Amino acid sequence: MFIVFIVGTAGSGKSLLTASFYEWLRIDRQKVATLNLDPGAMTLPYTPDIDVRSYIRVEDIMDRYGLGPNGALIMAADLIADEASRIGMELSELNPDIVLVDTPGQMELFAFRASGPYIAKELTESPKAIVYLFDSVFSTDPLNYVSNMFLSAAIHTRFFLPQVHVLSKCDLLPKAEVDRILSWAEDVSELEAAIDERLKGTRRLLSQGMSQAICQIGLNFELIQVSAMRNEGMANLSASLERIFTGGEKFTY
Ligand SMILES: Nc1nc2c(ncn2[C@@H]2O[C@H](COP(=O)(O)OP(=O)(O)OP(=O)(O)O)[C@@H](O)[C@H]2O)c(=O)[nH]1
Ligand SMILES: [Mg+2]
Repeated sequence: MFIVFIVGTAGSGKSLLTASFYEWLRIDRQKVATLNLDPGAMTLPYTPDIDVRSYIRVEDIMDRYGLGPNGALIMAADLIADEASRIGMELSELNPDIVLVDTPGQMELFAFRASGPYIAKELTESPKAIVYLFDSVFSTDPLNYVSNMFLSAAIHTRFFLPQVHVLSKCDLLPKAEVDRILSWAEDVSELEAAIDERLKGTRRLLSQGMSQAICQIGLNFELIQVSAMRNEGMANLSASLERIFTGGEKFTY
C-alpha cells in the first residue's frame, strides 16, 4: 500500500484532483482508495472510502466548546491525531494498493501544526509521498511562484517525504503561460530572468534572494501540469508516483 497526501493552499484544487486522479487510476485498473482528512469539507467532488468526518464534525466541536469555525478547525486538526490509528485500521481492512489522501483546505492546519506529521506517521507504516499543488493562476506572477516554492520547502522540512509538484488548473491558462511556468521549474535562470523582467525594486531583490536560497538548499522537485477539470496530466502524475514508490511499476498488476 502506498499513501499519497495531496497538499496545497486553500482552493488550490486538492479535492478535485483527488476525485479525478481516483477515477483515472480506477480506469487504469489500479486498486485505489480515497481518504478525506478535511473535517471542514462541506461537499466533496468524490465519495471518500474513508472519511474523517465520520469521526470528527466541526459543527459538533463548535457547539460543544463554544468555538468559532476557525478555532473549531484547529481543534479538529488536533483531534484527528487521536483517531489516526483507527483510520489506519480502516485503511488496512480496505487494503488498497494506493491511497489518495485529501488534506484540509487550510494547509497550515495539516502542515504547520504538530498533528499533521504525527497523523502521517501514525496512519500506517506504508511508504508515503506528498503531491504539492501550485495553483497555476496564482503562479503566473514570479513573486507568487517563489512564495509557493517556499511553502513547498517548508512542507518538506516538516514531513521529509518524497514530494511531487503539480501545476493545477492548467486549463485556466493559455499554453504559453503554462510553458513559461514549467520553464521556471526546469531552469532557475529562466525564473531569474522573469523576476528581472517583471518585478522592480524591493520585490525584485527579495524574489531573487528567495529563489537563490531555495536553489542553494538543493530542493528541486519536478513540476507536472495537470487539469483535474479536463482529466489532463494524470498519466504523468501517476508515472511520477510510480517512479517514487515502485521504481516505475504499476501500483496494482
Ligand atoms: N478550471 C479548473 N478549476 C478547477 C480545477 N481544479 C479545481 N478547480 C476549481 O477550483 C475550486 C477549488 O477546488 P477544490 O478541489 O475544492 O480545491 P481544494 O484545494 O480542495 O479547496 P479547499 O479544500 O476548499 O481548500 C473549485 O471551484 C474547483 O471546481 C481545474 O483543474 N480546472
Ligand atoms: Mg478540499
